Amino acid sequence: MINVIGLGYIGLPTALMMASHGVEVVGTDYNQQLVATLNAGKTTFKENGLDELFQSALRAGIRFTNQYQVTDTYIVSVPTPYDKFSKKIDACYVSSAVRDVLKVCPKGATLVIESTVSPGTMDKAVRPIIEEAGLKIGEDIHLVHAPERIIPGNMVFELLHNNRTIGADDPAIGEKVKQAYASFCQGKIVVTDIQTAEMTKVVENTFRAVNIAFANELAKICRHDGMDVYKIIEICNLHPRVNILQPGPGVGGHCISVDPWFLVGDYPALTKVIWESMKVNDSMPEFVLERIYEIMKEKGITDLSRVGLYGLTYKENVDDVRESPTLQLLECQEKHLAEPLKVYDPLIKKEIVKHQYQNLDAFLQDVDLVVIMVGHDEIKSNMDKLKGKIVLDTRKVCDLPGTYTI
Ligand code: SAJ
Repeated sequence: MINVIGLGYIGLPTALMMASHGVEVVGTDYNQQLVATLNAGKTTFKENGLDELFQSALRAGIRFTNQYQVTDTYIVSVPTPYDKFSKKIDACYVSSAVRDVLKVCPKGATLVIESTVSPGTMDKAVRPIIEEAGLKIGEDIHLVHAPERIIPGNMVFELLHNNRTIGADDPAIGEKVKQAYASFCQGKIVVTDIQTAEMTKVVENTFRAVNIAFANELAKICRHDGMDVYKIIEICNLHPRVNILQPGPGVGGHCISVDPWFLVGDYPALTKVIWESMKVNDSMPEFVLERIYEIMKEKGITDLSRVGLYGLTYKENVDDVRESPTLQLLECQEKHLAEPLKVYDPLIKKEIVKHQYQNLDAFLQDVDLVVIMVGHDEIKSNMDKLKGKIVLDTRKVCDLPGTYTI
């Protein structure tokens, strides 16, 4: 039996996937309300195919509880935030989950950490907890790091098809854990050592952050001289060895905007490109704000409360607002002590910010300048409703004539 600890964005789909592929799974989370929701037959966030997967896992007998189980394999999938000042990883949730596992696990159990961690965290934060508990790593407990790689918005598909990395001290244990993931994963599963696995995960997300920063910097250069950045990227990407990502209003979510800081925090003298890239991405909400002021001036709009941000999540077709560019933009606007902007996102029903609307028509009635912040399918299919409005499109999803871009 596998006990999956942490039933959030990664832990839940992983637990469901294993359960619906014949593995006996118990999911554990310290959040009682979350466990109660799952036990009431409801999922806790929206994701393509998640509800169907949930039903199939329930049929296969998955259970959810607040209790850690006595079993031979644990998969820990809890958040790993970073300290905003030191830029270093904050492994407190991982450490506390490990401590709780050690209270119940039998000798010889395997402890798999799925949470993204910076290189060296397993050595610095996890091994000492086990040793302090008087246990011998490799005998009393086996350590594995199996970082997740799935993309929100397409998690279920990617869980099935992505390649994976498994880092283990002992290759035989790595192979055993590989078999558990191979119950559902059709991709290639590479078994390696723990530090290599830690590093590859952070490097993948850093590569994407740097590439997005490059696209964002190109957008600024092109804006300076009235060039079309989208056309330029499109043509460049026709070259067989060029693949530039898209500029946007900023980088959000809990991965691309967080993981590269782990490297900066640990190697400050060696991470100039990464540091500058993160700064460029972080500067984009302010860049969009300046663009809003420019367009207001050009169009004679004097009242900021006639400006609406269309989209609040960190990217398209997810209901996750963590580190979202819209929230970052509102934060830098507050610093300017300006009047609040209006906000609407068809995927967010909960009130998260001031001046947030729950209805598109009401939102459009109250604004003259609409700033598209996210390219949800629902926003794209309602583009006609923006006719007659001034539109600033930060995601290049609107083809109405006269639309401004970043
Ligand atoms: N973004 C751009 N331009 C682009 C692509 C993305 O501005 O061309 C923005 C998005 O709008 C969003 C942010 O970047 O605000 C991050 O979105 P994302 O789709 O690039 O990535 P995440 O954070 O949803 O998921 C990433 C994935 N990593 C990689 O693709 C290397 C995913 O596979 C990881 O599992 C996930 O991080 C994670 O959990 O680490």
